[in-house]
Amino acid sequence: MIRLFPVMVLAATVAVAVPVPASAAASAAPLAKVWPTPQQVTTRPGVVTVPRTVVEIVGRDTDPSALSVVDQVLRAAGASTIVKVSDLESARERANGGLVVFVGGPTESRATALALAALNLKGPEGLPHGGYVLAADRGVIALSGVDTAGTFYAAHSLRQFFASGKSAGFSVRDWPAAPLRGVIEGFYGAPWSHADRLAQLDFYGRTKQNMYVYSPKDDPYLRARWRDQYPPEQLALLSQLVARATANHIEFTYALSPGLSVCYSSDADKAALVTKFQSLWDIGVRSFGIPLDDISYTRWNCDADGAKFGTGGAAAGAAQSFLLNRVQQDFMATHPGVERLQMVPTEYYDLADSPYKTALRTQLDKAVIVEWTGVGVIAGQITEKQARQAKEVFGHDILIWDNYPVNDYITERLLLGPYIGREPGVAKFLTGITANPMVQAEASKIAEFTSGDFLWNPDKYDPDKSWLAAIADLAGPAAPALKVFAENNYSSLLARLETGKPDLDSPVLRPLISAFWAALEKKNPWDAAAKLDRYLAEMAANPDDLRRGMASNPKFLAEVGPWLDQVGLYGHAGRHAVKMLLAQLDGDGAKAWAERGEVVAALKKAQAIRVDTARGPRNPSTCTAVCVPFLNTALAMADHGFGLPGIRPQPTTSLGTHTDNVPERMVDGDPETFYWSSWYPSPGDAIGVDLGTARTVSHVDITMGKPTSPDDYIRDGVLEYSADGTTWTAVKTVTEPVLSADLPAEAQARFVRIRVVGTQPFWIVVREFTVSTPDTPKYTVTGTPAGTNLAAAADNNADSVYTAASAPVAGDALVVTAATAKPLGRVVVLAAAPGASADVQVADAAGEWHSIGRLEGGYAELPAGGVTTDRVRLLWTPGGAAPKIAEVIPVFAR
Ligand code: LOG
Repeated sequence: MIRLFPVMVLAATVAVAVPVPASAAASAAPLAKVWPTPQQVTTRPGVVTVPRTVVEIVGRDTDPSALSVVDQVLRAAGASTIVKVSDLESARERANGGLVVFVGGPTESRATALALAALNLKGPEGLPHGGYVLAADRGVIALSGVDTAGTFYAAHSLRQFFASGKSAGFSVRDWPAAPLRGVIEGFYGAPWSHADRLAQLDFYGRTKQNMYVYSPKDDPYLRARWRDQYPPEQLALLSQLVARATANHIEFTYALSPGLSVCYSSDADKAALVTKFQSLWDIGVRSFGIPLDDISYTRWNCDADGAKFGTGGAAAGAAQSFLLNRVQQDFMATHPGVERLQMVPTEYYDLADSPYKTALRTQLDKAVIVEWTGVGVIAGQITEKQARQAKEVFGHDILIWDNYPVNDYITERLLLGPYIGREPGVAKFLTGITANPMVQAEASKIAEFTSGDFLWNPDKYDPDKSWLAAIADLAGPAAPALKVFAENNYSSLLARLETGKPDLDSPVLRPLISAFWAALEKKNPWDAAAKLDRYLAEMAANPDDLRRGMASNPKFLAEVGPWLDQVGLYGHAGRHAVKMLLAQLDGDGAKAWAERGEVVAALKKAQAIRVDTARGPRNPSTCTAVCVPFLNTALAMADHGFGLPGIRPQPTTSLGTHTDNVPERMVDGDPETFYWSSWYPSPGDAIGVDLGTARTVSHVDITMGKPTSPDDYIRDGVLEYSADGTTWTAVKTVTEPVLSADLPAEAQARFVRIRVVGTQPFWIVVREFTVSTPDTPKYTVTGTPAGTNLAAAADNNADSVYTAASAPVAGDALVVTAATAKPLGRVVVLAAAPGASADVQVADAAGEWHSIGRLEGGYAELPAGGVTTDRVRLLWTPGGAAPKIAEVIPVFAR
């Protein structure tokens, strides 16, 4: 009956494919961009708007989730009444020339096919699972999935086309390249919360991903206690997840890891596995996995396995195949509607054939899907050729377990860059990819959005554009702020396909800094400084901007808080560093010194931030390998300008940090503070400094141990240096806590370290690790008022401070004596402001003191007229503040 009316009805509601003049087509509004990038999009003439009353033609089997998305789209676009009918005739009666929306593909609603025919469009028949046809033309919108998932995806495309409330006409024919697209919660550390998971499942639905593998390493019922049944309350939560996954057309895979204790040959363990699976089947789970990664396969958990399978890789492969085949027979085969079993092999990270892989290839049931991480646990790149090889060497269909953006192995980092380094063929020729995400669920969405885009349409995948879309999707109007934040948490171990090289962190800041250095060298840094400052200002404002802009996502803000604070502090420090160098170029030493104080304070704050991670407290790492080197170079440059040698050694250590005794404390010029390792060292561990560039180093002083831990020093080590970090030259063996060593003449070193040679039961304390060059002057500091770290007043380190315990009285003076008398050009004093005042004096050959000027406040720079001397003193003005002196710098003429 319906067949009698379609053309008539559609004629009344649709302008069917009439050719339009080019000018009209050109004037149509551009189509909104849809993610993941659809396979085929064609513009149609006219603009489709949504009136207040809309008629929907919905079949009995129309997907409820798709329908709910469509209704939301229509309401957001202005519909206040949505009339649902099931046939064209009723639609014609009710539409009254307005908008008719057909929802459902051939398996859901028969009417949609008529709409597509009237628009001269082919139906979705024959498209891969999840494929769909979607069209909008004047008066009609039609969504037709090859299956219900397809209609659901059509609805999510519609949502994006109509984001502004209306759209130019269009038709879309679209389908996913990879059958399985999604995420595996497979990381170590705090598992995601229930709320995180629900939000993730909705997100996967929106981004057209269809798989979530539940495999958190730290759910005890998945690994350590795999045989135990879930308590009812936990099962209830899982069943909510399953329902949410189903509503989003997502295959919820329950992945049980019995490998830590399973006896492969045991009937009881097979039964335990099947019983556990059954308990999850009963709450609606239809997909199962058995990961056997990160376990030993050279050690059996029961003697029976040794007796049955023997030893070695072949035996392990045989044992695993034996158990999995039984689960395949006793569970999969007896549960119609179950998805294919997935497994992670113990050798999941390479392509080298082995007795283990041969056993899997020849013995494991072909129905089982094998997971593989690519070549390497974190694969920089995965090529189509490797993907094909994986299929061959494992002898099974392959699902990639992609270890990006997982950060359980670098808990101080957030990986917010795009998904890169996978050839399109990887998505097209394998079963699919599940991305292993970060502990931070919300923050993982950036990478997940891009991997989902890649998996849908790998040939058109553009990581940079996809990344911007991911940021817009997560942050909405706060996208510019999120972009700045993500740019400074960007690098990973993944490598670009075009270059084979990993993306580096801070891609925007990095070239701005290079340009600034180049301009500074030419003594014309103003333009470059302004450009750099503009971006640094965005970084400095980022904590406020993002917290304001993304206030509706408190979970995201909580996850990234410490990293966000650090980006802000680096921005702040960077701005002061630029000002410091410009002031110095301007000859304004006092301002440069004041700015230097701000730089150091912000840098210290950034380095003091701690985030609790599964691997202990960590200092977040943002703007990695860019911000700290920039600040240190700037500080060294400024120090050089003040007359200091301008070396800023950075600490290096292969060991962890005990509490807040951070490595920076061994280069802070303060013998009272120290770096303290969090464990005892093993041979190969090393502690040292990095000078940034190779230079001539003449001498090294190291003090280890402390009065309350006198044993904490390296007892069996070797002091060595290297220009490139690869080739090392030994200087001497290390067996004592205090070490003073000359390096060979003209020794070129960027790195100096003590490498541990023997084992020892003591942790390590390093109070100071000091490196001198041939032109590092040596001074003796004497004088009053008494206080702490008197030597710091002339130790070539402007960060360390001599702090007097009291205000000066008449006659108090600080005396700095050089090794030899030389003609003195000027004296620079770097002090705390507002501080003590003093007469700055130099001694003549007869030992008489002559005033060259005054120290009032934080900075003095006084010409000394070339008088030959070895001594400078600050004769304090009695009263006022207790002196705090960072550095007295006698600048001798060359
Ligand atoms: C684990 C995984 C972990 C990842 C990154 C697999 C198959 N297993 O080396 O749980 O999140 O590395 O640290 C792994 O990748 N093993």
